[in-house]
Amino acid sequence: MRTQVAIIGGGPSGLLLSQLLHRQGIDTVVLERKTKEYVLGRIRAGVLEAGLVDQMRTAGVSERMDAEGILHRGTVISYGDTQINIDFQAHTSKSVMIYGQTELTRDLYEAREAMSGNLVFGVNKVEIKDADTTAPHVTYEINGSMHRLDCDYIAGCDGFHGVSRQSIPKTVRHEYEKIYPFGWLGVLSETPPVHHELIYASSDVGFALCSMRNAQLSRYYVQCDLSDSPENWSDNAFWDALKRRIPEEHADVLITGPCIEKSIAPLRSFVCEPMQWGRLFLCGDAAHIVPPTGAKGLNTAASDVHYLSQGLVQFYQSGETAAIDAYSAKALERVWKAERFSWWMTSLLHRFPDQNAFDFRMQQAEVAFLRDNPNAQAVFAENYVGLPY
Ligand code: RFL
Ligand code: PHB
Repeated sequence: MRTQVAIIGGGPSGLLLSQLLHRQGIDTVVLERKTKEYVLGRIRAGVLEAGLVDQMRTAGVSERMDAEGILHRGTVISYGDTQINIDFQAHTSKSVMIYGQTELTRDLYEAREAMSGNLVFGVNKVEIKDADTTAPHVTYEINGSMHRLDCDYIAGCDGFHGVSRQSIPKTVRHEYEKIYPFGWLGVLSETPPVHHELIYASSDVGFALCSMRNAQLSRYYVQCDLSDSPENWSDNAFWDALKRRIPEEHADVLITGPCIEKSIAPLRSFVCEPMQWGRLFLCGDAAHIVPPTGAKGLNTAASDVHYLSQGLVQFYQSGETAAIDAYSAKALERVWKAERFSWWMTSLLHRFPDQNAFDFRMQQAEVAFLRDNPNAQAVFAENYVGLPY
């Protein structure tokens, strides 16, 4: 089989790239290890920056998002007794959109299928070959037989545990990593959200986040130990932990119910440089991870897809490679800024096991500065709604 761009991974990065390229007449094949149902079963991001919302529109897949997504013009930061309302609209004239990654991915799958896009599921033993030559190709196994996909370029959109990053030789690759000494226990519950905006809350007993998917579906998280497991948490234990971490006025009106999903995610900051090797380009979680505080993971994946799709379109329209040659440098510049914001927000709002009295004072001073300084709130808002592409 031959295609112009071989895309490894059928998560949001791979599907969005495939859809954007298709609309510019560029042929792609998406190779996905799992089934579609499995990919759609993963509960992940919920906050879309304005840039990703625009990309969904450009990709022609925004109809349901525009009808069902909820625009948020601000958020609440709570630290002990301090509450700060950050008004994104006032500071940036922009909002974020609440629309689940599951829904966004479903819309992209439907669009690719409607256009007879070539999506191959259940691929194993994917190997990237000759990416540093002008004739790259990918081999993979499906139902016991081996296949070969020849292409001009390869997009590695296969997430943190994929094969693409590992295909860049160790001598070329530099990896930067920070592991945080806690995780997030997340639940989904068929209850109305406790507040119309997201609440990021830091308390004596740790961090919590109140988020949502729609008017009847809430998503909540609490900071937990890395060694913890979801089975240790009854629904009641979760609701009790959440109530102790959020402001009393919200805890008092929180509507609880059965948790329909419960999982723990570790927190990590990670960047791989460069994001390009020969004709292989890394996009999204394949190249970088942020802790979820700040909601930057999916959004940073989307900015990579933007830079890469623009570069590939330029190449196929004019033969010019300047934009694809600059892909890694351009994408990384924005990636590092998202890393900084996520790391900062994580450091500000969590309880660290080794935190001493000085560290507490630093968090408190930072929070007081954010509360009292409109410029600091503007900086927060600018980062949260997403830096320009
Ligand atoms: P994905 O979603 O991991 O998709 C990669 C796909 O590649 C497939 N794959 C392979 N396919 C073929 N061959 C192989 N060898 C393969 N290896 C893997 C996988 O099966 C998968 O389908 O990466 P992608 O597309 O780059 O998308 C990244 C986002 O999923 C991720 O950044 C976000 O979910 C992170 N994230 C959040 N991001 C936000 O912007 N806002 C949020 O509010 C937010 N909340 C979250 C999050 C991530 C979380 N978890 C569990 C990690 C909340 C959580 C709890
Ligand atoms: C979510 O709704 O899952 C969510 C929202 C904001 C975050 C992280 C996760 O910062």
